[in-house]
Amino acid sequence: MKRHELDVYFIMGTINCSGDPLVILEKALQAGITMFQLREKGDGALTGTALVEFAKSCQKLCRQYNVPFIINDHVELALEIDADGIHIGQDDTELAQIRTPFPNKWIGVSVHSMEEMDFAVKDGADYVGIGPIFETTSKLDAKDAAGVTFLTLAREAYPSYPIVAIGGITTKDVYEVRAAGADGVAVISAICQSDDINATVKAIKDNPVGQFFN
Ligand code: TZP
Ligand code: MG
Repeated sequence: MKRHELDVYFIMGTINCSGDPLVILEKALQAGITMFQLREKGDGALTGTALVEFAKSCQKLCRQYNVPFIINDHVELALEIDADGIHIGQDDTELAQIRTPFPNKWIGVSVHSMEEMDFAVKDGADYVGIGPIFETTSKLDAKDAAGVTFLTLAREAYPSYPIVAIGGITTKDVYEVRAAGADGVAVISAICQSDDINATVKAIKDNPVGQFFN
């Protein structure tokens, strides 16, 4: 994985969208997101064949725009539809067990401490997600907002390892999280709830340090 592929990492599930999720995804792709993760969970989330069909529609769009398509948690689904990768948390299937069925896929792992990060790197994760940096309403079981303290330490410990920051990040925060060492920014609501997805994605994209976008 190249670090810049994490640049603007859009995560979405149907319950995060008030409009048509596929329209939102296509707007985000047109605007230049560099990675997409289907995170279909929570009350009212699709399951069974509806989930498979929706995942395939997302995948098709991502392929059109040449953007990697990652699936959160659902290892079986990722295998079934040949996703480009899978993202797991600390409570999900263990990384070591996923690498065997996914020899050439990207595996991302959420980490919240140096111990978790060391394990993820040692076990061969392709990137780690660090957060929640700020308070988020998109993840019910999210840990407390941690700010950029651990992100900064993680970058010091792993100078060239792919790291994406997540949790409550808006266009105003992008400078701070990138300055703390994030290669990219993962967002749900900043894009799903944006009135102007094109402008939001452009504002999140790696911009020269020192420039602020509102
Ligand atoms: N993991 C940590 S925070 C979070 C996830 C999936 C939710 C991020 O959503 P938002 O809306 O960008 O805060
Ligand atoms: Mg999970």
